[in-house]
Amino acid sequence: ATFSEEQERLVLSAWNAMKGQPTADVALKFFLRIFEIAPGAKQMFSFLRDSGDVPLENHPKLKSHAVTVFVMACESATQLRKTGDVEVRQATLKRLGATHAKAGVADAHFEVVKTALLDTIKDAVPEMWSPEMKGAWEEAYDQLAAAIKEEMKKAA
Ligand code: HEM
Ligand code: ISQ
Repeated sequence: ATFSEEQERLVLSAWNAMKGQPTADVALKFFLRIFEIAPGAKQMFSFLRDSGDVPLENHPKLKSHAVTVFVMACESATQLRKTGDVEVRQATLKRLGATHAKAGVADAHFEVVKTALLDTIKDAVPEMWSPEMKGAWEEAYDQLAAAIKEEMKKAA
């Protein structure tokens, strides 16, 4: 699939506008949306299992992890435009493959996280949202997810 400069621009402009907002909000909404769609997914996050009654919004790792997911999707968009392929730095991809395989993440979960990601962007920057922006984020995410799934198979 070819990824245009315009698609890259759509992905990066949404993220640039979102990260200017209090990121904790974006991160929390992203996470809560995942659990709204798939309540069972909560059990997979060791840092949530181990944190007892600490409310989600006070969780230190939540924000940084959620932001990383967005940043990686942006990097994916840039790589797709430049090379037509996603080659996240090999060590990062290996680690993500291992983490996600160990946590028991299945293919269906990637669809859940994609939907949650798109919903979060749409909520954060409604005035920018368009079918073209949705398509660009979907493509960037799908290619990144495919690269992670590939590493998960090797890790299994
Ligand atoms: C952890 C990114 C999809 C569940 C992480 C971490 C990152 C990340 C950066 C932090 C740990 C590390 O760096 O190894 C991504 C990206 C995804 C993706 C970029 C998609 C493109 C998913 C999906 C699920 C999931 C579909 C299933 C709901 C988890 C869990 C952990 C985790 C459970 C924490 C494991 C633990 O420490 O207990 N992810 N993730 N991720 N992710 Fe994802
Ligand atoms: C890790 N992997 C996928 C999605 C996530 C959302 C929020 C925080 C961490 C995550």
